[in-house]
Amino acid sequence: MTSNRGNAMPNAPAVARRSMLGTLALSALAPLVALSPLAVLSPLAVLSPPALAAAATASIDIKSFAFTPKEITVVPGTRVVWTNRDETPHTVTAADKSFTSPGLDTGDTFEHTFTAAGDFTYLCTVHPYMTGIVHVKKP
Ligand SMILES: [Cu+2]
Repeated sequence: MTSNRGNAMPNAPAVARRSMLGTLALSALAPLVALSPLAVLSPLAVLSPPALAAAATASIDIKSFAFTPKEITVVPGTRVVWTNRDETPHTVTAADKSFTSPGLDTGDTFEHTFTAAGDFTYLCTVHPYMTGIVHVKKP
């Protein structure tokens, strides 16, 4: 008989604990919502940065009718920024047309974020002999 009582006992407190936690969670959140919407939003801000922190930026100059460096290797998620340093308009256009810039004047920039691994050849459509390649490799 003692074993029956022993089995029955743990169930009751467990249910009580569960509903008490639910009540505690609600009462704990209520003041935050009421007093400070920022306190509720901040956990989201804490969750987002790791993805952004992993993102890197690489720069490529367009000068003297060439992409410099002509060849770079980056990790997925890297934002590549091209800057036209020439007096002549150039474009940055993927060989597979997956991205393309408008005509870039002196000082103009174009950026593309490479998310997938692979080798991406690009060129200037005005001067197709101007080519470059971005290797995207997982670290
Ligand atoms: Cu060009």
